[in-house]
Amino acid sequence: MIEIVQGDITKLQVDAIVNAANESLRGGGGVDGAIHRAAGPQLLAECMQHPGCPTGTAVLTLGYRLPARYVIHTVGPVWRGGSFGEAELLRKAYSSVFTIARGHGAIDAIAFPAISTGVYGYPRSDAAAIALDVMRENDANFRRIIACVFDDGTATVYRSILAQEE
Ligand code: AR6
Repeated sequence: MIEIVQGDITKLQVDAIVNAANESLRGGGGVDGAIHRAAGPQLLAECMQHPGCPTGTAVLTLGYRLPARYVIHTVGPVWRGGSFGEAELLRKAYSSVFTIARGHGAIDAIAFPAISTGVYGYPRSDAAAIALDVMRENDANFRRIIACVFDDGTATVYRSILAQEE
């Protein structure tokens, strides 16, 4: 069952929230900034132990002051017009998170932001179709999969895709 929740992902009581990070894993703006602010400085300290996170891959850390026990950081592609493998890389970012979460054993409820659709400029309906497709592929393995949408436009896009599937 895929749920759409509109609001701030840092407030969600789930086992893991997903961060739309950048390859340096040194923090940034958008949801990345919000997660680091809410988790506190220990999150950056743990991230600094990683050499980085190439686009399409993912890294697990603790959540520190977040209600979520873990953060899975992934990096979506920067939108460059669509002919630079962006769709494959976005799919890979979502899939890499699920691979880590499935292998972990204690992650049964997980929430994702709309990766790449902010600063990285990915068209949100194309990104939403990929996000929901990979979520559906993994649905049977989790108690809760939450698509956490922030703005009204993204919420509308996600809801209309899910409604078409029903
Ligand atoms: N909770 C849920 N969603 C949020 C929140 C929040 N607190 N804040 C923003 N969003 P973006 P990207 C939504 O730009 O496009 C960072 O600087 C936002 O409205 O955060 O993958 C990183 O360090 C949008 O729908 O991520 C990278 O450098 C979605 O989250 C770069 O931005 C993603 O927007 C990554 O860019």
